[in-house]
Amino acid sequence: MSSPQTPQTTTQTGTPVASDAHSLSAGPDGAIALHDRYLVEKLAQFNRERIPERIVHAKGGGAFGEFVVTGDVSAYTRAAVFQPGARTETVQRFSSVAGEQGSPDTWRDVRGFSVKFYTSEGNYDIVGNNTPVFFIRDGIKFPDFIHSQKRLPGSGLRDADMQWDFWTLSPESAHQVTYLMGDRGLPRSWRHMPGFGSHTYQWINAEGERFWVKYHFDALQGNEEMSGEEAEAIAGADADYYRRDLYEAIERGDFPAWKVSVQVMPYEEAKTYRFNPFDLTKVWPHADYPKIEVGVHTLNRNPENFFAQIEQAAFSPANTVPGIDISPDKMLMARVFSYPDAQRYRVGTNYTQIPVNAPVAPVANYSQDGAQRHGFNSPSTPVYAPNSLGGPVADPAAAGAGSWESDGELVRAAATLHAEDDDFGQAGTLYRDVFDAAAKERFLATITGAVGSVQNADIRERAIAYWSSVDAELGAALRANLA
Ligand code: HDE
Repeated sequence: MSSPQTPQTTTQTGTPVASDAHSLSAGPDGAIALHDRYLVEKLAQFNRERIPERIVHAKGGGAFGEFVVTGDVSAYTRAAVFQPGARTETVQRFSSVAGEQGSPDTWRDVRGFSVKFYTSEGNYDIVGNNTPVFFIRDGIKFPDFIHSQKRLPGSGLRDADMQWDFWTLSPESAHQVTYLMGDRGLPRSWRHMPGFGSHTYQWINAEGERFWVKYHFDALQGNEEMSGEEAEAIAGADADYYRRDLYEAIERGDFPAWKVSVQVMPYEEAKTYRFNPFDLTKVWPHADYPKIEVGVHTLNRNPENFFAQIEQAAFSPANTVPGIDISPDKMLMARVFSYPDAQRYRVGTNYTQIPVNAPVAPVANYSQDGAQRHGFNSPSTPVYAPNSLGGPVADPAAAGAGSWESDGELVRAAATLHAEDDDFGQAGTLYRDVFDAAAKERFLATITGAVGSVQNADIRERAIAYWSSVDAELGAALRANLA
């Protein structure tokens, strides 16, 4: 029964509805009438509640927050979002990579770390991971890589053979796989892990000078991990462990925060640096390029509607602002195509008009129409450029875009080698110099289990060779464990 305080049920077009519980039928026991418009609308709308899940990073969660600049990096970038004292509203999404929407949060995986800054100069997105490197260095391999991590076409099962077949035939993956199989593969929560922009980006200052930068987000809560046994137990008991942890922390006012810093490489040094600074499988040693403080990012507000604000959120490395640009990293160049393309398909052509994706900066251009369009120019704005009627005009100075030199014939080839470019060196350093003795032991146990599930003898042998290239003793210990 409705009272004056209780809102009345209506159709989607606002007409009051006669019943929440009974379909219109020919007598209480008879056939249902097709002209029960509310029943038809309710069932039809329900059938359309889902949009395609993200092909990668399907399972995740997120929250809104604020980014405050505490340092002074104005010598390196003119971007308003990074000027001293600036405060900017944000939304962040965390995710796992390979699992589907309902998959357990605590499966061993890389974690996504995406932040959208609603800046006065347009939306700026940093779409990174909780590791500073990646498995491959050319985007053309990405669909193959992801297929190998997802499911077999026949059985629909995940499969260690195809994972290790791909990895061992793609030795550039060694550094990232070392991160993944180490303690970083199982963070305690999204609040207790770092984030990285991973790629090298370009910053441009007010004088037009260019720099190469890498972003770091250090959790002020500290980094914490969990054991493989604990992760497995939690995967069974609470598949949404990370999502719940973040939501509950914010609800109780325990706002997670990250210190944001950058490593900055002068533009010219990229050409002669000892390894290719645009190679996403490498980190820049902090001894060469120390971290410079930028600011603090805090998450302080839960979504009110998970679907509208987190599932429909569309992050993209293509969303840059004046004073920030991409770099000649082939992975990054592939990504700036791929994300908006995925979002036009997954969310819809006009996904940027959905409130979570819409900028606070004004939008002015000649795009129009398309499914679900609701924002539009005033009728006096011309629909083409150039025009003599006062429509928007592009301005290279306002764009603050970067650039780099490149020339040569069109080829399909690996990037030109620098003196110390290789596949296994930094993976070996991570294993030998960063992992302590206990971490090394856990690592060996994890790869023994993972390689031990490979059925094909050739792939198994290649996996042992792969780890021997990372570290000879590690390879020998793995061989002994698998004997
Ligand atoms: Fe992504 N990735 N990716 N990725 N990625 C997507 O975008 C892709 C890569 C990352 O919270 C997709 O909207 C290609 C690196 C995150 O919503 C898709 C390549 C890094 C998220 C896509 C990469 C990432 C995604 C899926 C190789 C870290 C979740 C749907 C060139 C530095 C974003 C979508 C969120 C999501 C493509 C590699 C991080 C398909 C082609 C490297 C955190 O567009």
